[in-house]
Amino acid sequence: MNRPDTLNVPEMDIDPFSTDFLAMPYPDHERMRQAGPWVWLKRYGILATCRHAQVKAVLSDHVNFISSAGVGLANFNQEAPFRPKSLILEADPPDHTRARTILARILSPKTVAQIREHFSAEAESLVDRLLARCRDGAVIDGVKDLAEVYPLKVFPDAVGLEPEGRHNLLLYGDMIFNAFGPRNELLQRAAEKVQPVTAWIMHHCQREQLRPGGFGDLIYQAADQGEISHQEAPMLVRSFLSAGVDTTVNGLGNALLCLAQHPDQMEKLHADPGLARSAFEESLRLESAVQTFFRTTPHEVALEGLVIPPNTKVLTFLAAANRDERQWPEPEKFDIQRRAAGHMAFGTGIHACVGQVVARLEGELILNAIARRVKRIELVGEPVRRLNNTLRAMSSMPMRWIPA
Ligand code: OVM
Repeated sequence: MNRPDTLNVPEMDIDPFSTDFLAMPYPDHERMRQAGPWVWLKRYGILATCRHAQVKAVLSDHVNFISSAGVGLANFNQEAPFRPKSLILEADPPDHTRARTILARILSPKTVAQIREHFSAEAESLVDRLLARCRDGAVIDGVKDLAEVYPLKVFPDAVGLEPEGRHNLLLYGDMIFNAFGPRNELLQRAAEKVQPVTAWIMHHCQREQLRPGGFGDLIYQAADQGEISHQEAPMLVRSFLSAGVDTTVNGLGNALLCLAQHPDQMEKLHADPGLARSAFEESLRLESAVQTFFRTTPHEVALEGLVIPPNTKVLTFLAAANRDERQWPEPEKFDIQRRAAGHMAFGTGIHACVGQVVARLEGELILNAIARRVKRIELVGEPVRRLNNTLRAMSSMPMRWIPA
């Protein structure tokens, strides 16, 4: 698609949703960052940025860069959304504000204090069980045995979901995060499984399916108070089930891979398990689970000398902002003692991840539990990637933990 005359930015032929790109995105991120603050990706007819300052500027400006037209490639003003729109992710103020207020209250630091004990006990016992297997000489899988297991236990527990059928959450996550990209083969394949998975998800968004007092039930209580309608309540539960699992699964998987690939950093973490939180943060910066999000211009937008036409899709590369040398000294270096604050892995602005306190809790507890017991993580086979249009994801990571 042609670059508008008013947009005097470099044109590039990079396809950020191709198999090659998704398998190794960082060299192309660097090419785009070097080309300029903004680039035009002709294949999709979109404006894109890989620099920290510009990603932050777009995400901080919800008036000129809206979410209600979708935060993927599809423009919901021009084509129907692939599922009913999220009341929080794919909304602008004032609609967004109502939903956000409720979710922010449910996912507050006060809530975290309440769930911490359960989340901690589960982290300790899972890591104990896996270490026992390693002591027996077994190989464990960092993805299948840990990264997928822990978030699938603790978060749905907190939401108040029954134990049966939770694997549907991973299938659903794979689908919706693929659906932020183009209708390529990845989305096609994920979408083949969508019918029964969606039915399971929506069924479990019903009040009767949710444990009284859990996060899901709290949304219905907000509806009882008149904050949202009872028709809207299941849709907000759906947001928990959409955003709360695949993100943390891959956040944990990526953190484990970073520590396995950097034995010196694992050694530091073992020497001081108090670094667990900062190690998780640094892995979010270096290997952001959510790599990209889009915004859309609702009207002509003048910015940094550019004149962006209405209905332009703008792609923000969160993961590239997190490796921008203009922002980070030695950006490619995994350094668990660096100040990774200010990274874009959770986004920023009014749509910044509302669940980030829970995500950080999970990361901290797992890395801390490992740090106190394990001095080295050895990969014993090639880690296998799971390609997804939006997520940086792993499907398998055979490893052995060397006990302290
Ligand atoms: C939602 C939703 C879905 C996917 C991701 C997300 C990262 C939110 O349905 O609200 O945030």
